[in-house]
Amino acid sequence: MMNIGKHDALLVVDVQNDFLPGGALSVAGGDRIVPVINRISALFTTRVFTRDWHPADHVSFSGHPQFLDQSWPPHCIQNTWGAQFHADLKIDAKDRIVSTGDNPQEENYSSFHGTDLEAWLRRRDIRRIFIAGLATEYYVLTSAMDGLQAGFEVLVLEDAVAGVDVPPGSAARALQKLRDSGVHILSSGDLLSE
Ligand code: VGL
Ligand code: ZN
Repeated sequence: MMNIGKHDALLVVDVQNDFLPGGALSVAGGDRIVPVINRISALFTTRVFTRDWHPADHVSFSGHPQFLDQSWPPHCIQNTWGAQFHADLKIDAKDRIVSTGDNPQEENYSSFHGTDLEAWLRRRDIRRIFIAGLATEYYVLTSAMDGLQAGFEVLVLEDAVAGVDVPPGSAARALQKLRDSGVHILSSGDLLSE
């Protein structure tokens, strides 16, 4: 059982159509996390939703994608269906939306890089960041590591994340790396049960 309070924030990373079944860079089990996120979302007053927000000529796009760093199919192109949040994801008008990946020349996998996220969280006196979303070994991993680096306590919700997992095992390795680095790996049940 955990008490969620005013020093806690939920960071929901890249739950966008292109990362979900039917999308260009679909992550297996990506849609399974949406109802989980919606359930825990209600516990938090501070919520941030990030989105991968690429120009059409982004450096990571390849005509022959390997589904690895720097070799992706075109995805999450600004103002397209693929870049939209999943239709069932509950987002309030008061929630913060942070866009990343808009520099055509730069691949980046952190919600903190090139954004005001750190300052925004500090202004609200946030101390713990709970992370959910996609993909485990890219944006979730790097954002969690950067969150730690910035001095926040970081928790990743294992049943509210999913990975590209190419090659197989890379998503599990990312979670292990997070554990070894001091990130708490927990499940949504740990937040919801009493
Ligand atoms: C992501 C691959 C390419 C992510 C974004 O959101 O984790 N992964 N672009
Ligand atoms: Zn991307």
